Amino acid sequence: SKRLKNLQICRPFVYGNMAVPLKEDRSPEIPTDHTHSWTVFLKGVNGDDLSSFVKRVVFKLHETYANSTRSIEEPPFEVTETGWGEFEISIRVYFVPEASEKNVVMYHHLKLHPYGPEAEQQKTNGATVTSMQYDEFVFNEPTESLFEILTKK
Ligand code: SLL
Repeated sequence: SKRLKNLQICRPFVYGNMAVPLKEDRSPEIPTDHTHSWTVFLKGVNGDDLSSFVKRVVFKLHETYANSTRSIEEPPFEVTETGWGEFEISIRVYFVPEASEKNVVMYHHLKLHPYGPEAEQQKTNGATVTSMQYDEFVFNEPTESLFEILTKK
C-alpha cells in the first residue's frame, strides 16, 4: 500500500535474558553439565503487545543446542532453555506483510553469571540474573496499512 511521506513511527521494545542457577531438585532430564535455566525474550514495554505488527521472531542459539534456530510465531516471543555457557544470540524480527518492512536483527549476549559489586552475594542467594536492553523499532514513511495497525486503539 501507499507510503506516508514525512512520517516516522516508533515502537519501543526490550530484549534480553533472565537466568537462574539450577537447584538440587532439577529434573533428571536436564544434562548434568547444565548449570542454569534461562529465557531469552523480546517484548513490548508496559505489557504492549507487539504481535499486531511483528509476525515472527527468530532466535539463533549456539550450535551446541539441538535445533538451534528457534522461530516463534506468536507472543510471548521467547525461548527457555538450560545450559552451561554464555554466548551471543541473534534475535531477528520479521514484520507483518502489510508493513513492507525489512527484518531487523539484534544481538544479545546471554548472561548467566552475576558480576560487579553484588556478584558474590547474588551467587550465594541463587539470585535471578537479568540482562536486557531497551530499543525501538523506527518505521520511516510507513505504509498506510502499517500506520493503521500502529495507531488503532
Ligand atoms: C563458551 N563459547 O565456551 C561459549 C559457548 C555454549 C553453551 C557456550 C549447550 C547446552 C547443551 C550450552 O550451554 N552451550 O545443549 O548441551 O562458554
